[in-house]
Amino acid sequence: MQEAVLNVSFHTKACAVVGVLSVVHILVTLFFYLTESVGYRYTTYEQVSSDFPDLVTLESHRAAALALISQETKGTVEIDGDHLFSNASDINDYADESEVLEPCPETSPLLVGPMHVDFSQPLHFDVVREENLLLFMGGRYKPSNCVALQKVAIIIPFRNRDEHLKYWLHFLHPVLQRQQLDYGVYIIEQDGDVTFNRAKLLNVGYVEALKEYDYDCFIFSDVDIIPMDDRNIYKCSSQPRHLSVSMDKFGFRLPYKHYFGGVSAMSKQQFQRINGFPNKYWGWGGEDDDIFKRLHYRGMDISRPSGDIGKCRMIRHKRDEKNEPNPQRFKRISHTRLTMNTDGVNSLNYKVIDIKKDQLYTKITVDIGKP
Ligand SMILES: [Mn+2]
Repeated sequence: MQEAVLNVSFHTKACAVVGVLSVVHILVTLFFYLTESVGYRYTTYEQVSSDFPDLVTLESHRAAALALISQETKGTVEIDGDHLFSNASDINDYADESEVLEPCPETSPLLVGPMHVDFSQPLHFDVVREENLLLFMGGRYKPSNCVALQKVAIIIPFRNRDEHLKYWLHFLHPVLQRQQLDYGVYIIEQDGDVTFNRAKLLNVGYVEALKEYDYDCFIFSDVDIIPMDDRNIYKCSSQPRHLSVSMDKFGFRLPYKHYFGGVSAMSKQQFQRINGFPNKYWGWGGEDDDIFKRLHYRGMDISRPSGDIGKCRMIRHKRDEKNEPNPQRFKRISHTRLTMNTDGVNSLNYKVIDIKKDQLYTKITVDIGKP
């Protein structure tokens, strides 16, 4: 009898303890789920590779890269245009073993989803180079264990924005690698200090990138926009794609239905079909609406990621000098249907001033004339 009573009270206590533990477990799980901190774990390549041992094979990739690129891998090497192509062929030689590799999967297994993005921590280019030792000279990369589905050139129009470029490289290189892309980063710098011309610089980037490698997809990105979810793939699709669909600057919404600014993706065919971008938008604004209209007149639709996956941050800044709002933009946009046939990549003229190969990017400085 005594024994039975003891047994009952022991069971009651045990049940209570198990119950309390279950509640604690549920609360902890809920907390991590709600704060999304599970998805915030991977911000650097090192962190990812510790959880994905497959990535360790990238070490051998790096060894091969170092052997090919010789002692010029680290730091900045200035070369002239003639040497550019022989240098860039290093990564192309390395691709020979692609005969034995399978194509990469449609969805990369390395993606982590939402990422924590902020700009509070100061950065130095050398630190970003240390983070990205797997890159080939010129900001080039390709997966070592599968053949990328697309060859992607990322084109960034640029002038006096090193502060933003550091953050872009720090955040984007690991993302693009997790997306298993065969990619190159091209910074197109406008020489001199006349009014900035974003769209013309993008045209230059398209032409110059194609001289270097047989890219089939082009990402046109502002230097100050960082995606907050690596499922926002920097790749092309059957329709032109707008990637920066919910920016913090606009309250994580599209500012208007036909907005096509910030970050967009177009295949070579899509770009050629609209004669590239307009060359005559000097100063801020309008060129993105002109591009949208070109796509519309050629019967193309815009594809977009969901607002959730398309979240991104814009680094806050004052409007640059020599990039004042373009007063002619409204008039120009109203004539796109006519001007697009004669103003575009078929009428592009510019002069390359310098090509600089950094580990993190290829920077092409160009004279694009003046308004
Ligand atoms: Mn901006």
